[in-house]
Amino acid sequence: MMLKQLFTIAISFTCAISSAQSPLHILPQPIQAERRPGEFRIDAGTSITVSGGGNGDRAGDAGKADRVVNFFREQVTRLSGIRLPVRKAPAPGRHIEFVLGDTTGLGDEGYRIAATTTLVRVSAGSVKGLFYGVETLLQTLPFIRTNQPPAIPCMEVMDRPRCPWRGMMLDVSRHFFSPDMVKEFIDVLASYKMNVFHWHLVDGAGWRLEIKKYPKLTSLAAWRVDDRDKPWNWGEVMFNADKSRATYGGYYTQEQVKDIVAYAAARNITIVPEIEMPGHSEIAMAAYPQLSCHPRDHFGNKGDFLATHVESNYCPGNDSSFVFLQDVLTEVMQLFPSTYIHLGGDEVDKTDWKTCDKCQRRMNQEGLKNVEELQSYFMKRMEKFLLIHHRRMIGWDEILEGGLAPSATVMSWRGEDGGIQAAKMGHDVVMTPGDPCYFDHYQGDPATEPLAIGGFNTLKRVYDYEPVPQALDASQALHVLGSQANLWTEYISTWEHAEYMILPRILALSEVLWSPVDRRNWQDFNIRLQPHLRGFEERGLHYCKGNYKVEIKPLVKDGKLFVGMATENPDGVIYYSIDGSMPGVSSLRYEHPIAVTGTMRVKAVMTLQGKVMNPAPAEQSFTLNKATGREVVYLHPNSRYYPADGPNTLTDGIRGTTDIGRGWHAFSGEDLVATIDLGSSMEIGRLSLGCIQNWGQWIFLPSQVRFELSDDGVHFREAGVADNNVPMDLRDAVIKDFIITIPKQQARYVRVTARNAGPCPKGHPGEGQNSWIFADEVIVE
Ligand code: TNX
Repeated sequence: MMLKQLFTIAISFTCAISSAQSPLHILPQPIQAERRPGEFRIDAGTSITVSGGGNGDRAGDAGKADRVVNFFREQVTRLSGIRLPVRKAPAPGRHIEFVLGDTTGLGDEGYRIAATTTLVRVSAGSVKGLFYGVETLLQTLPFIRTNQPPAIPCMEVMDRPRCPWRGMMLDVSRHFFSPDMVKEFIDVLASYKMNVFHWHLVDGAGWRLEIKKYPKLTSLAAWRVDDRDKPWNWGEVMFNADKSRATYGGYYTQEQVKDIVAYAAARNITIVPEIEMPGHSEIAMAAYPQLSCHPRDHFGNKGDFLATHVESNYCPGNDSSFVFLQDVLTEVMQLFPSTYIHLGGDEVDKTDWKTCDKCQRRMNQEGLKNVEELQSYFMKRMEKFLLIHHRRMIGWDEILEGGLAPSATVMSWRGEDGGIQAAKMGHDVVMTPGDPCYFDHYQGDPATEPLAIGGFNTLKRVYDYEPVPQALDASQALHVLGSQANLWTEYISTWEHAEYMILPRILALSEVLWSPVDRRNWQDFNIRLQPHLRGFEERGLHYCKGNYKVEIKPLVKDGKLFVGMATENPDGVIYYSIDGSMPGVSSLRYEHPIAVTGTMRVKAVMTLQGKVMNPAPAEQSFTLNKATGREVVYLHPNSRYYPADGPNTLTDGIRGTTDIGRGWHAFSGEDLVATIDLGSSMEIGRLSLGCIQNWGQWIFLPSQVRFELSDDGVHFREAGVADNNVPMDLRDAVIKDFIITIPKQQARYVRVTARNAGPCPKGHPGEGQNSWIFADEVIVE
């Protein structure tokens, strides 16, 4: 069946116009879409009519309907050169009819298409619906101009979205993208029926929005001197008083913003602007230091740039901070009609607030118990300002800490917990957990992908995302407005790279958010995806061609270790080797998990139609010791942000590498205490725990590791202690095994206690805050 479908699609590639029965490949998948025999040819004899929309409150919609129709006409002209005339009444010959006023079951954004060989009717209850009908029609046309008259396949479609918030965020602070690039982004979103563009206009690395009242935000804060890669990683911001010395920068004028807002509105996209506060604001503090807690002149006496530490936050003790931000928001609200204004609120390093007299005074006056409540005060005060202006605040999930502003909407990014908590409190939420909604994460094998910030959010992982958590009951679930992808751009400096990170993952998210759950099907999605990928190719858009990585996973059964392999591609076939050779189609074909009987190195590739797809094979070594495959019980649970290969990562035979996203279990601000049951009493002479230090990631080696043994799992005796001899200020990543050798003795249980090194040391960007322990394996010999 699958092969037959593929064959049909292959045919449709080569003779898209002449094939009477090319299947539909609409994406996101409509509620109902039936292909009918034949097609409707668009040629010089085709005309358009527009009807409906005249009934009272919809009168205004009629004009907007004309705009949607004109949008369709422009696209047809672009693709074929044909200019379709609009007539008052149907003329003889084939025509396309747009009808406003069909509200049966279509909701606010739904549409219907009935296409025969002589008539195409697109009907909807709103201009939004008409627009989506048009986007569906456009998906049936060629992606670029051809010499043939375009044809719409005969079909019946009924469609409306599942979620009202179908979004994507673009960070233009870390790297700046021109208005034309932003418009291309909007076009991509619109093609796939996304309706929110969250524009991250402001961050510590650059202010990108012209604010007339505060010219230094663009004359200074939009520019920086990048004298090393990713300057934001170093706890400092490079900025410049003299634009001529800047090496990087850019901003949008208010005129450009108005143009972009109108461009988006014409495509049914609301732009939600984000003005970060109170943190992530280094560059604004550099330009207006009087708004920070400990004002310093950042420009030196020559008016030249300085590269010293700049505070990251507005001072909430200082009323001028609020006056400034309210002025900024006043201009923002004039530019952006969006009901929601995003006020950031994430990752506020509150250290400066603790030593600021004004902040302390504010806390006393307002009866605030801690700096979390001070942040809450800040956000609530800003929310009030928005509410007075009939706008609503949305912010990252940190705005829950210290008390959520009364009618705020929460964007849940640190997993889904913040969103669940807020929804249970009756607040609206947008789900955007790092995994899988962060599109700055890898989408294919990191070994062969452009350098990314980390993580592994493949097309399939995005496709499998379910934005409504099971933890919510039906009424709470209504507070989940939808979800969005986020493209943070620390590692993305060109628009080509941005396209590559967005495509095709946004197509998967669009189907998650638009299509009914029961219409989602990974295999079918892959089939419909192919013509779209071809369209990207034709249009010169950069996109990721797929995740061909073979996942090599440890599996444990009855205390024995096996190796499982998997690929996300529905048609992928895996071949592997265990003798060090390069795997290929003549190697062993993977059918079921293979037993690990000694130290072994597995190499695997995925093939499609007999062709090896991986530039480099996936590789994984497995080692065996007396603890391998055994159950690990932690005193404090490991961080869910680093799940590695599951609960028994310390005994799964897999050693970690300097890539901290794999193989490591992590503990923040706590000791690692793990007990392992070897299953029966064994002779033990050597014990070790593998750990890593990575200064830049706040990961430090434990100060010491203690090993204890027991026969009954209750009474433990100390076997020995291994101390750390690596200094905390060593910046290079280092992997160290903490080893003890002991006189041979019998025991069934091993307890390992790794002492947390304590807070991040002086001079570290996280000074005074919790550090991590990372461990990969307990080895018992
Ligand atoms: C966290 S998500 C951030 C951003 C970074 C991003 C990198 C969020 C609200 N804050 O500032 O760019 O991680 O993935």
